[in-house]
Amino acid sequence: MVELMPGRLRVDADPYTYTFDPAHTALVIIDMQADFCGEGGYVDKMGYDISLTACAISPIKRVLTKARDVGLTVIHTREGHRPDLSDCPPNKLWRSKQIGAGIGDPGPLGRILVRGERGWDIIPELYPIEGEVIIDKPGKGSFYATDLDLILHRRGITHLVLTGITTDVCVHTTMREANDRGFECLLLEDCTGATDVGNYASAIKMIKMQGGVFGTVSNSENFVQSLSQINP
Ligand code: C5J
Repeated sequence: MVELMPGRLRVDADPYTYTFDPAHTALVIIDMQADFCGEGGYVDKMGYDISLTACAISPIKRVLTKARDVGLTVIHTREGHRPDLSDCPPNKLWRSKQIGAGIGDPGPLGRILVRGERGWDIIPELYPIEGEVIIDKPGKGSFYATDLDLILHRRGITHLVLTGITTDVCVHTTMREANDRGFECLLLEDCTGATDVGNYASAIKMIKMQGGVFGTVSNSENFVQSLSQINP
C-alpha cells in the first residue's frame, strides 16, 4: 500500500495504520463540558443517560496525561454562546426549547450552554493547563466561526487525534471539517461517546467506510503505546 502520510510513529488503527510526526500532531479534546457529561447539564436536562458521554472521561484523561508528558500540542473546545445569545441561530435556540433544555435557560449548572456558566466550562478532570489552546465555538464544528484553522497552521499541525463528545455530533462535524481541510485524522473510539448507542456505532462505522472516508479509528491504549516511544 502507498503510504501517503509517512510519519515517525505508527498507531494500529482501522481501516489503515495511522502514521504521524508528534511535532506536527495535535490532540483535540472536544466539548468535555459539564453541559454534555455532567449531572444537571444540557444533555442530562434533555433526558439522555449521561453515563454514555461520561464514559469518555477516563480514557481521555489517560491520553491527555501522556500527551502532556511528551509535549504534544493539546487543543480543547467548548460549545457555547454569548450571554445575550446573539451568536445562537434562532433555529438552534427554538429546537433546544422544544426538547425542554433551552439554551440560555437557568439550570442547576447555570444558564445552559452560555459562556462563563458552570455547565458550559470544561470538567475539572480534563481542565486545560497553561499553554493549551481553548477554542470557543458557537456551532457543532470546531472550525466554524473560530480561529482553529489559523492556529493549527501557525503551529505547523497537519495531523489531528480526535477525542471528546458527542461522537455523532460535534466530534463527527469537526472530523469532517478537518478532513476537508486536509488534516489527517485519527479518532480514538473509547475517548468519545454519544447520547445514543446506535448513533455511536454508526458514527464509528461511517468513518471507516470507503477505506477511511474521514480518517481512521483506533483507541486510547494503542495511541498511548505509540506515544510511549517518544522520549519526553
Ligand atoms: C451537541 C456536541 N450534541 N458537543 N453538542 O449538541 O456534540
